[in-house]
Amino acid sequence: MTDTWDSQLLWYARAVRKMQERPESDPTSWLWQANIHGEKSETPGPNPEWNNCPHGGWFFLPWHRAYLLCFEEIVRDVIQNELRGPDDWALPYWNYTRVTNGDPDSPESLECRRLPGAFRSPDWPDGEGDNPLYLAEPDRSPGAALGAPVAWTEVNPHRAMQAEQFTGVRQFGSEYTDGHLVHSNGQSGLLEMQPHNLLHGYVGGVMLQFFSPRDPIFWLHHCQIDRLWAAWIASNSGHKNPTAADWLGYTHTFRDAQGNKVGFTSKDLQSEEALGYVYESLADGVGLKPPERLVAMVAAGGDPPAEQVASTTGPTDLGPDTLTVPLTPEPSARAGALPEAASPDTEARAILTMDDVRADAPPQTNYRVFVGARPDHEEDLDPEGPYFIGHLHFFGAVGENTHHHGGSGLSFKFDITEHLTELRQLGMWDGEGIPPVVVTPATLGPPPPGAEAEAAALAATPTPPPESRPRIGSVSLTTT
Ligand SMILES: [Cu+2]
Repeated sequence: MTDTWDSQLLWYARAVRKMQERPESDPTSWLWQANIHGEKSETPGPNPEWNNCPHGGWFFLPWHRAYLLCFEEIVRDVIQNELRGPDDWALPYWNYTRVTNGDPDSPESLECRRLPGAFRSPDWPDGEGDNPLYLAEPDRSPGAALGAPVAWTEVNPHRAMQAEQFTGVRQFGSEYTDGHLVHSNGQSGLLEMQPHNLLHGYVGGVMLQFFSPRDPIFWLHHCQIDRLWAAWIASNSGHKNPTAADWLGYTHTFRDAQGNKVGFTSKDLQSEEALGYVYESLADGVGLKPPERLVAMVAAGGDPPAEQVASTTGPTDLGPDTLTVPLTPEPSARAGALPEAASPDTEARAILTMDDVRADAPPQTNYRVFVGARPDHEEDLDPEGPYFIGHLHFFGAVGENTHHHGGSGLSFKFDITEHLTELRQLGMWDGEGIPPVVVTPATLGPPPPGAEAEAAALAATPTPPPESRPRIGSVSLTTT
């Protein structure tokens, strides 16, 4: 056996195959389990236990913890009782945030950010095909399939791990969600956005859609997110889960290994030790402080009174190339509105909003957004440089299957106040006119040693398939 396949993954693969053989009507089958999160059908069926994944809200973490726990129990039961394997199998986490020698670009760090080898090999360890952990393009992005690592700037969880509170879009665990409307239309909180959403975007294909648990890597990705939640609580005694009764008392219902219903309240789900598991490390892979320049913040929800400075007049189609969003200045806007907002002496804020972000098929890439950059200067398009403000992704906004967002795609709001202030101070923007808003696909890291050069070049530069039509419905720049 090569080190691509440790025994933990081999037992996982065997159990996945067994679960895939069970009929979809069996609650312990592979498809039923994935349907809990989201069905593949464009017209979701009537089963109330399906299509339940909460995103963009404060139930995201407890719901997925219970989901993992029950899934792990089913897999362990299959391994022990059907495959006559060990009785202590546990779900591994994919530690794509691991950094060795303090260097995110060291060969070991890059290796951690490649889709793990057992998921990229069509074969079982004996060389025979039909490995159930493997998916081919377009069910995964070419970059992930070829083992090009996701950029560190897309997964570094530092900002999330430094968040002081659980609840809020600028906080760790996403914002308040009404228990009757488990699917918030709001924005994701810090951990849910990065690394969670952006990692979904990197793997691409199935992972970009609500039936993402059909990709076996889903469970190892979410185990990592669950570990980062445990690590956030453990790292600082000031880090606390919500104490509101409507969070603590909400019941998340799943199925156990026998197919029986089992419910957990968020309160029950707060301590992994009380639930019977521990992580190997709560200190490894918790992020690195980015350069001071990463200043754009996710803006808080709600709509304060705003003055529109500029906007688009139609959708902006994204593609393989860098583009400048065609913003038209608002004729009625005051000339001083933007520089005023960008002054440290005023309370005014400058907010860049991108609405109805969606695609017809997986675009197989995330996008990076820059303000003030020159689109034809590659050095300006550095995700750790002064022009970078944030990412766009398409998780859950592919095809018709956007029902969780009320059918209107994703919304991204960036508070670029400090960013504009810095550009002025550095002499990169004179305060006149609208600084260009530039969007570019997120490039990946170097391919694994030994990869074919041609495939490698393809992998590192993501090219959305033409039929995917990634686009931004509207963009506006406002001041408050
Ligand atoms: Cu997810």
